[in-house]
Amino acid sequence: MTIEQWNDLPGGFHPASAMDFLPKPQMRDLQFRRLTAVVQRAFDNVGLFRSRMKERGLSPADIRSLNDIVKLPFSQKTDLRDTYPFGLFASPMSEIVRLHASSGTTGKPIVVSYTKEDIEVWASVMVRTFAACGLHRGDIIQNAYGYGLFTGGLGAHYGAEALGATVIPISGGNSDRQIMVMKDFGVTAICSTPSYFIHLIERAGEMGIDMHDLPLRAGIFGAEPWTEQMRKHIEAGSGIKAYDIYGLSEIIGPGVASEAEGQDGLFIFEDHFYPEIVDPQTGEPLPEGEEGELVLTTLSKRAMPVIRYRTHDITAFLSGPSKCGRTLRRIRRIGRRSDDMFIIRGVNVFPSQIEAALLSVEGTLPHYQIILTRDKGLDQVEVQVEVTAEIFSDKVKAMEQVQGKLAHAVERTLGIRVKIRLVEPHTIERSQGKAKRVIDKRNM
Ligand code: DLL
Repeated sequence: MTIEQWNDLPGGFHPASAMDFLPKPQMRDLQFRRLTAVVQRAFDNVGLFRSRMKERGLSPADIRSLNDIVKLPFSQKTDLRDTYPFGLFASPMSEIVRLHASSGTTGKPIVVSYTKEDIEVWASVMVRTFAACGLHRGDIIQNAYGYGLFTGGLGAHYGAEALGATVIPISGGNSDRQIMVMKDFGVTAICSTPSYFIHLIERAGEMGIDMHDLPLRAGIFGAEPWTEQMRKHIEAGSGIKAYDIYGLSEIIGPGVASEAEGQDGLFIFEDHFYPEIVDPQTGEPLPEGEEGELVLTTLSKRAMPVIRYRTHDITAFLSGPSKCGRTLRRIRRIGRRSDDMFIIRGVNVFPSQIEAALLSVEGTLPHYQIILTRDKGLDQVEVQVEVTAEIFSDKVKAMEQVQGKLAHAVERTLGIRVKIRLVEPHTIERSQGKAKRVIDKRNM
């Protein structure tokens, strides 16, 4: 069958996705072969990795099975910072065709690189992402991920082109133009952060456009944590199917894992990215199904192989067969990071728990911010959340009722009471990319 014929199949199956259905023994075999090659490559070309291996008395020949991966040293974000800008590259600059960078919270960004082969792999995992979400040739994809040093824009762009779809490289921002293009060009799928798409739904409403009336049928959302409640809000507000896709610059960008049409967990493209789940405190591998930190090893990266990278993203492997028959390992949606936790009155709190509680109450909008302050050495938290204009303009009593319900919902989830402040629609700043949920003023 030709690629064109594959592309015409319902569900957008694409030859690139054949790997998604590989029998497990074949996948393990392929992973092992790739693992030994990537370890050798990193050992030969990356000084930091070589010296860490030597400190442990290890050589690439000690990797005799996939299970031996646990012998290898972890890597983390500080390694990229410490070797800024190019210290982890395994290819000479003459073979590197692209650089991207991710802005850190402090100081210098981290820099990542790609050879021509890496770019091809990246496009292929994005093809698999789109195909898994039911997109195919003939789809018109509005790519509202930011173009530039951020990996979202170009990563999705080349994948969409390689799929054979029509790409609109609109990047993030200028919401009125986004909505005009969506309507006038007959857009069938959009790529953006979930929070930005919520803003677009809202703005479309203000412009008198109901997304249910448009041909838009799928959203390929990622780059930030979001909840099932948020998915429901998006799907009900726009009539599309909202898919979750995951990735990080250090590993490749978007295209590490994706949901499929069954929306039953994210499939890791494990022929290229080997996943482990470890205890975030001890680094010990966790039994199947337990929640922990995702650790990833790039199995085919040439320019910047990354071994056992601590993502800080918390998830768990899902077991049992998937709805679509893909054989790839699946993970639960990433609701939180091990480093976005804060402690209030001795209780560990993650923003996603607050989001889920807020959105369970009718009348709240999915725009909120968590403000952390410190008063006489005690951490305080205030949750600001937008409510619908009807509630906001209603009598004080109605507002108090909603506020009470929200405080209750949060208390049920966290076990502590936090201060809730209802604010008018549009009070909380909208982001074109990743939403900023937590404002930490404790050390200001
Ligand atoms: O955000 C790559 C990307 C672009 C992924 C577009 C998906 C779509 P970074 O800027 O390096 O790369 O940020 C990576 O964002 O470690 C997670 O903490 C978070 N993240 C990414 N996708 C998801 C998701 C891109 N679907 C960091 N759910 C990661 C939750 C996500 N968190």
